[in-house]
Amino acid sequence: MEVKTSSNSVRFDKQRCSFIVLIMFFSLPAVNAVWPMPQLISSSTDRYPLSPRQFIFQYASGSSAKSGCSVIDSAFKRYFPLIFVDYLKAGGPRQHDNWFRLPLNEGVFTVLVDVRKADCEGYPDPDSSESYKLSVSSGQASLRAKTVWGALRGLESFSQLVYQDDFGQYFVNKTEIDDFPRFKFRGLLLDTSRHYLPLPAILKTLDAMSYNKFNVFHWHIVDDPSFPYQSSTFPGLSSKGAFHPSTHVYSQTDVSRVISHARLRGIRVLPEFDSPGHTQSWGKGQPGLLTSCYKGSVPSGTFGPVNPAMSSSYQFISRLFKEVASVFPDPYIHLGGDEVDFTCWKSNPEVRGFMQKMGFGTDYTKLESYYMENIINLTKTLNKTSIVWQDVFDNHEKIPEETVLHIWKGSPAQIQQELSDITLAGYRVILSAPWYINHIAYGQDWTTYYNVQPLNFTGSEQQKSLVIGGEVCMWGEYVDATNLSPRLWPRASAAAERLWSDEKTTSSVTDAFPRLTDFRCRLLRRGIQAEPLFVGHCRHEYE
Ligand code: CP6
Repeated sequence: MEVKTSSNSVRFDKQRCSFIVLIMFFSLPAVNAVWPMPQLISSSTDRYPLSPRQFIFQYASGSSAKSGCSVIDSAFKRYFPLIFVDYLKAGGPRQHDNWFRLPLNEGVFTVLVDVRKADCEGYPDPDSSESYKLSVSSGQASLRAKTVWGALRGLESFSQLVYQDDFGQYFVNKTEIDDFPRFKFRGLLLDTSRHYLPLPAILKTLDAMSYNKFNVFHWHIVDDPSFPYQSSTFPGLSSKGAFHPSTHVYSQTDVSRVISHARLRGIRVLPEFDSPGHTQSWGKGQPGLLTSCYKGSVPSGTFGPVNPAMSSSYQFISRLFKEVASVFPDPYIHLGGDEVDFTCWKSNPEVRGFMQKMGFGTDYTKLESYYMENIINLTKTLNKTSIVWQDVFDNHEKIPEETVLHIWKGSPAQIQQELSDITLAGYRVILSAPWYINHIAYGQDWTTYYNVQPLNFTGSEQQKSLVIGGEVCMWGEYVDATNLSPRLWPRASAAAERLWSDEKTTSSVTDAFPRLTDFRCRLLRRGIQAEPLFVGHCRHEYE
């Protein structure tokens, strides 16, 4: 069997780039198709055939992670079928007929994993190193990382280096990779309140996230329409506030499964309990929590945001967050704080009285500030750091300095202004406004997600260092398990590369297009229903 490969090299020396990265592309198999693009990758036309029957993962002798390390052991199990995608599908070792082509004495190909400082039972945290070095040579790949999380990123890259020729033979080329993420926070938001997402849909999204090297699952778990989180302290919240009290809820077991599935993929689970607005569903199981709206001098029967004038509100939030803080291991909790409508507060005589007592006059942003300040401080006493939507900054509130602001709205110019203002005030920031993946448009809208320049705003280097990353949002008004995957992928992949890779080597949509097209085919082969970028087909369709 003869395979022709042609190669050409592309130089990235745009924008006063001080160094030149040489990257080789091969026209036939998808060599070098690692998505998101590694910081440094060099590969040669030397290639090695791989056989699933003669392929093993191993811990290097000096590795601090050893057999029994849950994160790495389970990654070895996952990546074998991800690398040899059609081997198990075709019925495994016996029935498949492609492997006889390999010379019998070819020898075993070993992927040696060396982790310097292994914490195999811990959770990934905001400061975890995800860097790794990968060297693929004859008969062996050596993967070195500081942490198990870095090793996971390296295994993902290795799996993407493996390709098949037209005869189904697997190959990997001689390659050197030195890689680390550009941004520490690379998130994806799922909204399980507008529509309930069954557990398998969430777990599958976590799988796809790991293929894209996303590392934070922002779980917008409750909101106005439903409260699917089954609280052990307040079971009424989901029994009354979920779409269905037993089928459309996340039990404590479900939540632990999500957290554990995410952990094994190096993904943090960031829970959001958005208040004081977006809480209509909370009111069903917790009478007295929400503000009663008035029509003239009588209650209208409708409810507004959490009542900030009642000490019982803070007692409730305190008990709820105490539970949330112990259920979710992440050091951060997202407190929301967005889109608070003051109309109901204004109509309520008790709330107006409280405004007077506190000396807030008629400035309801002061009342909102008071509420947010209280729950941020309360979160602090639980040893958690708060993340809040940008509204909390925009309303001139006194915010503890460690709080992270999350930008979700504005025109491109307003977003730049917001980035400048928030970082000038010394706060860290997460950017989501350009990545509302729930918005769809005819055509190749992935290019707009790809072209985002998160650090393109007026500010010092110090200010830019406060941009800790970005997050893709999949709000759920028009999304449930039927359309989640194709709406997410591969459009979210564009943001994934922007957040991981060097801006200089990934500045061209034209270069990204064939790579993303290939990556999308790889997602399909792995069982992720990713939509097409444009006209065409995937090679595996006719295999
Ligand atoms: N739900 C919550 C939402 C939105 C926000 N918070 C939202 C608003 C406007 C747009 C997209 C999303 N659906 N709780 C704002 C962060 Cl365009």
